[in-house]
Amino acid sequence: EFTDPHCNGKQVIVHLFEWRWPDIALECERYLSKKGYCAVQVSPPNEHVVVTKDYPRPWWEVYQPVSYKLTSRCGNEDQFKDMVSRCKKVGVRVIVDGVINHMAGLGRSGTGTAGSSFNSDNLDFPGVPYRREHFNDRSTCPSGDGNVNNYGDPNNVRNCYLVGLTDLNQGVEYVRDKISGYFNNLIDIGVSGFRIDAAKHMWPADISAIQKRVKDLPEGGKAFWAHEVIDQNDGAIKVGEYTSLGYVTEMRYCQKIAQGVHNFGELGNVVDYGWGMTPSANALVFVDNHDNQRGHGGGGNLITHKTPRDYKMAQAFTLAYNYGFVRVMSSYFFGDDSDAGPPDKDVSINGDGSCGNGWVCEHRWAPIANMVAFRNAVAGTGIEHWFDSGDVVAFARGNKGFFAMAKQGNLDQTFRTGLPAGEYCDIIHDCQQKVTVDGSGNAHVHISNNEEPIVAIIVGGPT
Ligand code: ARE
Ligand code: CA
Repeated sequence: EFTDPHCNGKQVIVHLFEWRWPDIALECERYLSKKGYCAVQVSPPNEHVVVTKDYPRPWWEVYQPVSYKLTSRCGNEDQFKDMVSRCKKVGVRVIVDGVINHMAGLGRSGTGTAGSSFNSDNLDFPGVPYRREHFNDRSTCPSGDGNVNNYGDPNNVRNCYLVGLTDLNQGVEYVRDKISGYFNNLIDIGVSGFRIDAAKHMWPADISAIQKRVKDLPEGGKAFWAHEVIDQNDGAIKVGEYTSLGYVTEMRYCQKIAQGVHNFGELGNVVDYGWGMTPSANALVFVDNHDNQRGHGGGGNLITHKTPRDYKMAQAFTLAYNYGFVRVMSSYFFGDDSDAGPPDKDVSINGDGSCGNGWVCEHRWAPIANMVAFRNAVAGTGIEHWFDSGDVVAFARGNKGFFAMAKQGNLDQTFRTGLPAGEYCDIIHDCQQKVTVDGSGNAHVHISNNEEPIVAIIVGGPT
C-alpha cells in the first residue's frame, strides 16, 4: 500500500539536489514533464542552521533542522508552494527530503533560516517547539561519547547522536505529532511523498506510528515513502526491517552497477539476492547519490558525473533494466571540495539544452533523459534475449523495447530484439540513426566509438 508513486504509470524520479524552488518550478514546466519524469525529490524545505564557522555555507547545513517552518536555503514558503503547484499542474509530483531523526548538531546555536532561535547544547528549539524531554538521552544510548559509533548495535545506531546531531525520540507522542504535523502540512500544500533521511537511525515501529498519522493524498492513496537505510552487509540494521514501510534505498546497487560498467561480464549479476539485495518491488535504485558521490554515506567504488562516458552507460543500463524504482541524480560541480555548497546562481540553460552556472544536470544528458521514456514504455515486462560477451551487452524488455551497449564502441552486430518488424528511432541519439527490425525480430545494430556507445529503441517511440 506504500508503493504507489501516484504517477500514472511514470517510473522515474529525479533528485534535483539543492536546486532552488523557482528553478525547480521552471524545470518541471520546461523539461521534466516533457520527458516523462514522475517526480522530483527536493532538498529539505524546512528551517535549518546557517553554517559559517570553519566553512562557508556547506551543502550539508540543510541536514540540520531548526524548525519545520518552510524557509530554507532553497527558498521561502511562497516559493515552495508555487513550485509544488506548478510542478503538479504539469504532472510532476514533489517528494520532500524529510529530516526527522534529529535537529541541529551539538555546539550550534543562533538563528535558523526562517528566523527561529535555537540552542542545540540546551536541546532547545522554540521554533517547533522541542525541548530536552523530546530527545534521546544517555539512558538509552549505549555509547561512551553519546555518538553513533557501533553499527553492530541497533540501540547505538538508533538512540545515539549521528555525527553529533541532537537525536529526537520518536517514541514520544508529542514528537510523533510534530513530525506528522509537518508532513500533513506538506501534503496540504500538494507534496506527494517523502524520502526519509537517516531512517536507519530510527526504530521502524516509530516510523510506522508517524506514517499512521499522515493523511492520505488529496487525490487519494497513501504518500510515497522512500527510507534511507544504508545496508552494505556491514552492520546490524537490514533494509528488510523497513520494506513494510515503503521503498528502501538499495546502496549495494551503486557498487554493483559500477562493477558492471567496469566489466560488462558482471552486468548479468547486477542484482544479487545472495548479497541480501532487496526485492525489486521495494528497492529505490540509483547509480550514485548526493552523499556517496562526494565520499559521505557509504562510499565504495562508484561512478559519478565526473566520468561521463561510464556514467551514461551506468544510468542508461539502470533505466533499461528491470530492477527497482529508479531515481536519477542531478548534481552540481564540486571539484575536490566535498563540502562546497551549491552554486549561488540560477540554473541557466545553454542553447544545446545543457546547464550552466555550475549545475551538471545529468538528468538532461540525452542517454539518461531519453531512457526515462524507455522505462515508462517497458514497465511490467521482463528481460529477454539477454546477450553479453564481455564488451557488449544487449537485451529486450518484453516486446516493447530493446537496449544494447558496447564498452569499446565500434559495434556492428545483429541481435534478436523481440520487437515487431519496423523502423525505430535510436532514442539515445535523438533519432540520428534508425534501427530496422525484420520480420523475425532481428535487427542490425551499429554503435560508434563515441561518448555514448549505446542504442535503445521502443515501441511507440519517436519515428
Ligand atoms: C556535519 C559535519 C559533521 C558534524 C555534523 C554536526 O560534516 O562533521 O559532526 O555536521 O554538526 C550530511 C553530511 C554530514 C553532515 C550532516 C549534518 O553527510 O557530514 O554532518 O549532513 O549537516 C550514515 C547514516 C546516513 C547518512 C550518512 C551521511 O547512516 O543516514 O551517514 N546519510 C543522510 C544524508 C546525509 C546527511 C544525514 C543523513 C544527516 O543523506 O546527507 O548528512 O541528516 C557506513 C554506515 C552508514 C553510514 C556511513 C557513513 O556506511 O553503514 O550507515 O551512513 O558509514 O558514516
Ligand atoms: Ca535516532
